Amino acid sequence: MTALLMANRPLDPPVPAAAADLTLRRGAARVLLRNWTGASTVPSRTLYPHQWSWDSAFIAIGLRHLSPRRAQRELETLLGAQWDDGRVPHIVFNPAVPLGAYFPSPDFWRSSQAGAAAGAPAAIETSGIVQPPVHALAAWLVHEADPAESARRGFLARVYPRLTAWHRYLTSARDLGGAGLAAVVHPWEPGMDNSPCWDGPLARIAPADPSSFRRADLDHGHADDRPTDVDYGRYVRLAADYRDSGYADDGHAFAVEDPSVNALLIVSEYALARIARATGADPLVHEQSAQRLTDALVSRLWDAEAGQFLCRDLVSGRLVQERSVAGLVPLIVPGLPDDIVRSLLDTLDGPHFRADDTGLVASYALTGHAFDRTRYWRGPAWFNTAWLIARGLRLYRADDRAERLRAAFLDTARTSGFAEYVDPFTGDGRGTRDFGWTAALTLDLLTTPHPEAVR
Ligand code: 2M8
Repeated sequence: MTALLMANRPLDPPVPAAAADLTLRRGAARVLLRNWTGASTVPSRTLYPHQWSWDSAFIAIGLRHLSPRRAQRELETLLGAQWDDGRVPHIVFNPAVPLGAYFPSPDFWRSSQAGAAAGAPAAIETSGIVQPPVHALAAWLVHEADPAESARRGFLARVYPRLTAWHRYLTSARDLGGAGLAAVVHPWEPGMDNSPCWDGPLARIAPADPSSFRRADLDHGHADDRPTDVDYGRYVRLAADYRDSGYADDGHAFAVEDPSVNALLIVSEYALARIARATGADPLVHEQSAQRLTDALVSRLWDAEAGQFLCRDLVSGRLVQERSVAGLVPLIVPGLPDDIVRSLLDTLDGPHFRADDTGLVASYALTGHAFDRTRYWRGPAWFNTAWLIARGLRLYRADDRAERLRAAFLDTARTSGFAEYVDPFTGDGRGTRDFGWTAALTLDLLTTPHPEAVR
């Protein structure tokens, strides 16, 4: 081809939207197929080679569009590792993966022994902490993808008692503040591990001796994208103390009520009401619980001046004055007072969170003193929170805004190679690539652009 002809040729011939969506759908499906291990899906083949709790819930929500049966299996595998006290562990370890591939490994948590009094399974090794309860929502959405297959396998009837026990654990053993909300006892529990919200509560914790453990995350992740060694030492100390107490839920040195965890619990309680109705159980108990939790969320964690929800540190008793995306996630909760919804929408589009260049939502205020555009959960934008906020925007009829967020999500998932998280200004991928929930939620947004609220 001559230089002249080349110069006249459009460099990037426009790809029709439908073809671009098909390519994206195929790419997302490929990630989910590659990350499938036979009974569940790993978040990442390199950085996270086991099953993670809330990852699996988000993954099932996408997987249902490829194989409803596999999506059911994903949740059943996770729930199969539930402890007798109701907790659903944040990691279910794959015994075929070498111990050194991820830290803290099963020999650190020692769940089958140290967790025996709390009813940890004897034959499966897990962690002893939990993650946000997205599972009942996921189970309902998976059921809806193919109700006939779900009924044939008795899916809802089998998961319902386990999901009920899981929520009971959170609303009883974890009601550490006594006001009805579930508390988290480790920064890994809310899933936003390195958020500046934990800096204050964590400062009281003496880090474990650095020579007592070896971080495996730095083998695969860039040190600038990951938590510092000092913070890691504190995570290890808290987890070791919990283990050494037999995973007993009293005397926690770190205890926080987190708005995102409780918002997800509320939405999952509404999903459990649907599941109850479908299986002939009593939906009312779940609807009432969801309403009680909503009242407690508003009265304990809403901060009108901040225009968003904040975390409450149960050791000091005070609200944590840090703006995290966790404070916007309650937009998914049905029935919020109008003034709170208006305020949340303003905050979402105000200077703290609006990342104009990408259209995504930062994980921590762009204006915050601890903002870091690359270090995980201290500023980068994540896809699961964008998916949740887009659902909340639909719920409150902010359809145009939801559509813009959906478009930004899909565009960035494509250009970043299904990154774990991205720089909120440039959209450049950070952390690992071919990340499970990014691919799964991409599939979901492509397939159900206008989701209905579950209530
Ligand atoms: C991250 O957390 C793990 C510990 O659980 C880690 O950093 O090693 C978080 O982003 C968490 O939300 C996520 O579930 C997990 C696996 O994707 O990775």
